[in-house]
Amino acid sequence: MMAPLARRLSSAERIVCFSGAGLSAESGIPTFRDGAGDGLWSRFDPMELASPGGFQKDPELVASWYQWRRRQLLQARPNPAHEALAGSRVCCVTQNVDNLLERAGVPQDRIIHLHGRIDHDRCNGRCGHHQPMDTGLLETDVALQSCPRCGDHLRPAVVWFGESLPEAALMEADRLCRETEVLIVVGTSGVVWPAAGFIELASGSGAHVININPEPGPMDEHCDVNLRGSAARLLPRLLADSG
Ligand code: BJW
Repeated sequence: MMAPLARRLSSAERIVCFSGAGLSAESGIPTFRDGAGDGLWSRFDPMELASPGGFQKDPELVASWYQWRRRQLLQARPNPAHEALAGSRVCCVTQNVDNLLERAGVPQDRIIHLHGRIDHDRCNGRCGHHQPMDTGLLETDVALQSCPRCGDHLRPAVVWFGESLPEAALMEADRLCRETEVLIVVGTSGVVWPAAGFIELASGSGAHVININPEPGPMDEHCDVNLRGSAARLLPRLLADSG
């Protein structure tokens, strides 16, 4: 199975990887829909926390959830799947808000973050202030911060439900998925839109679509090949000879 796919990849000029939370699962970052296991946060609904309404209702609670996730990210290391992407010429369109692709060494101009980045903050008001997260605060109990420019709350620079995705990222992902010869889909449930639509877009534009996921999902029917297994095990093997 892998050899013909690897040959197809090595002859392709354009390859895009479209990833979701499963890419980082083996780095110890829980996937979005598997939740937070049986820990402190398991009784909260991530769909509620990752929403403007959730933040408006209880900004301290939402800020504390992100602080917990930021601490988790600081402890995490890129896994062999991130490293395989770093060692390849593949362009990465990711729904993930973590920075493990960057930390594995994928150049910034080959990464598109459709849902923003958890390691940055932005003003929840209208002043437009944006800053890298203050890692010093992760060692304290202070989770909720004020905007240094206008005094409103700061919030993570991620895309919550009901919010628009960044226009530039959407346009670039759209172009890449229309033009790519091969789309490698890694570790996404494919239930969140408009991001999930990029799989159909690439497929409809003639790309060969390879899906890596231990579980079946709604996007399987849009993929030419569904490889059942983990990202850290299968992606390095797939990309090994892709040039
Ligand atoms: C492994 C593995 C291993 C495990 N190896 N694999 C059209 C139809 C219906 C609804 C909508 C629609 N258009 C818009 C909507 C509304 C909404 C939406 O999609 N809702 C659905 C849930 C129904 N979309 C939005 O609101 C978006 N905004 C928008 O469209 O604005 C305009 C608009 C608004 C309202 C109406 C209409 C238009 C914004 C979406 C923002 C998503 N944000 C989040 C949170 C980011 C911040 C944070 O992290 O806190 O992004 S939600 C969450 O889901 C996160 C993820 O990026 C995203 C995708 O999840 P992902 O990555 O697929 O993770 P999981 O957990 O779902 O799946 C993990 C997978 O990995 C599984 O398949 C496992 O099997 C697999 N796996 N281990 C490989 N080792």
